Amino acid sequence: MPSTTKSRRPTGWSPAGYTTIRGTTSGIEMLSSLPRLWWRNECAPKTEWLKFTRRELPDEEGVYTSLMDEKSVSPILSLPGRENIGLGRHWHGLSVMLWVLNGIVYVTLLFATGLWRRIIPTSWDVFGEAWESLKTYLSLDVPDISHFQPYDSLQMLGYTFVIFVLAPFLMLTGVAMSPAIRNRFPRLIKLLGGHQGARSLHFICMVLFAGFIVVHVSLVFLVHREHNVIHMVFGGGEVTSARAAQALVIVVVTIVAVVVFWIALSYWSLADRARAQRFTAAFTEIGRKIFLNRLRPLGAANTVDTDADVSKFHWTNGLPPTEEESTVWVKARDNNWEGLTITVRDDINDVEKVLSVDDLKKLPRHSYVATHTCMQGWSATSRWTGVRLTDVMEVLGPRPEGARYLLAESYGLAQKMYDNRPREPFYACIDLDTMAEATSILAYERNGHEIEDYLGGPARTRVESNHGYKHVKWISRLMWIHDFADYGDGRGGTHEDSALQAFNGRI
Ligand code: HEM
Ligand SMILES: Nc1nc2c(c(=O)[nH]1)N[C@H]1C(S)=C(S)[C@@H](COP(=O)(O)O)O[C@H]1N2
Ligand SMILES: [Mo]
Repeated sequence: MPSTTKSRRPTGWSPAGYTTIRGTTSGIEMLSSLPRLWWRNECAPKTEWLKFTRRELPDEEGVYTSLMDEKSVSPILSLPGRENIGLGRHWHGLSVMLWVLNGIVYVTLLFATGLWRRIIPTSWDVFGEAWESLKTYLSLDVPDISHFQPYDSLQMLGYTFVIFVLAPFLMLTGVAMSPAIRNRFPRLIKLLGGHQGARSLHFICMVLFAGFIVVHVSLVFLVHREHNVIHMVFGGGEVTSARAAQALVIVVVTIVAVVVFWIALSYWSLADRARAQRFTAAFTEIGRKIFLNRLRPLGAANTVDTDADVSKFHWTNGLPPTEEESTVWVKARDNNWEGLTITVRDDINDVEKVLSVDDLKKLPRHSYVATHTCMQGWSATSRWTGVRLTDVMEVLGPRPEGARYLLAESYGLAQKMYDNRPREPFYACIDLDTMAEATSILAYERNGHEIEDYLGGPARTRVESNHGYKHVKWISRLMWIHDFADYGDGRGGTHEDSALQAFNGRI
């Protein structure tokens, strides 16, 4: 019996499993915020290939918002649960950053120690042998212990697939859902089948990964349990019932502790959601800073997405202002936008100018095709035309000293406020670098016609390197500000304040 061979894994498999579960439970939070999956970019009603809700989508555009589609999930199953998509996204980011770090250490050690030979097959015989093992398992039998030297062929194939195919593909499809990546590397996203292709593939990979963990952990207990637990916990040695019992207790206690810890994290998050946002978003910002903040969108130079890609259906988040919300906007809408004003303001020096939609159209015109992604999961591709935000602000003269952000405000009110307090105008702030991007515009046309009322007419901001919550529909005001901490709840936007999203909307 080869029971003395050292078969402790090169480095912690337990952090790998743990962060994978973290990734999955925080992922469930995100999926519950729009419990539908599509293959096509436009996410039209009734074209989902999978959905986890009984709600049917209306065919009509602009009457149903994605916020209405969010589902509440138990904090035990998801991290943190109860319609906290913002926190779910931060936890996902934090978990997968640890998961990737763990993977890098693991793979490095695998090659540095030569232990890769035990995992990566070096002979074609592995397929025949794996087939024999599979048949054994399927007949509810167990391959002889001599097959595990240290790993059985089926096991080797499984490990190789998970480590070198599934994990990288999860990373690829994960980052492909970032607007910053999409606008810088449009070909990659197209190759994956667009935003929805990436999202659906990400989901399928997650199911395979989670399935692997469940089957793998179960087999530890079902197939040569005593041998396995002793090798996992003590790294080898004699196989005796006493040592096996001791090892088993350690394994089970570890698994229980991990599960308790992750449920506790949900409740810790829910106990003080603002604190959880500060803590988790600060961590994920490190990843954005390193990988996403310097990626500038290709803008009109993007020749991969063309007018042929324009979506036939466009989802909505946020419904147009009602008479009570904004009499000015409703009156102007009924009057061909006559009398509608857009205020351009320097809030540091209390200077402002008022523009009409016609004034706007006299400024330099820019046009490009881009895909909108709401961080809840849906997407839609349009041709957007308008004025670069830097050009709009130029009407006030040079950027005032001390101006560090642009605040965009809407005639419409936020759909939901933190702690359900009375609704305030929807707003979002962006930093100067983001504002200077070629695809940060105040748009007044979509697909060559006026912007539809429900999509933000007559003018809305587009900030293509960021998710939808950083774009503001029904613009009333654009203003230079020194610090977003002085506005709203101080997090830099309505969705940061009310849904605890990150200030940086690049993933
Ligand atoms: C570098 C690694 C990863 C990145 C950058 C990443 C990124 C993302 C992003 C941006 C979303 C949001 C999708 C949406 O808009 O709905 C997401 C969703 C999700 N992720 Fe990841 N992820 C990574 C790894 C993982 C891993 C390791 C797992 C679990 C095994 C996982 C499980 C999920 C699940 C279950 C969802 C929700 C379902 C869906 O919308 O597809 N992710 N991920
Ligand atoms: N005024 C206002 N602007 C808004 C919102 C809103 O609720 N009100 N929702 C934001 C979010 S979360 C998204 S995804 C996009 C949706 O844009 P669409 O309805 O044009 O598709 O608008 C953004 N701008
Ligand atoms: Mo959104």
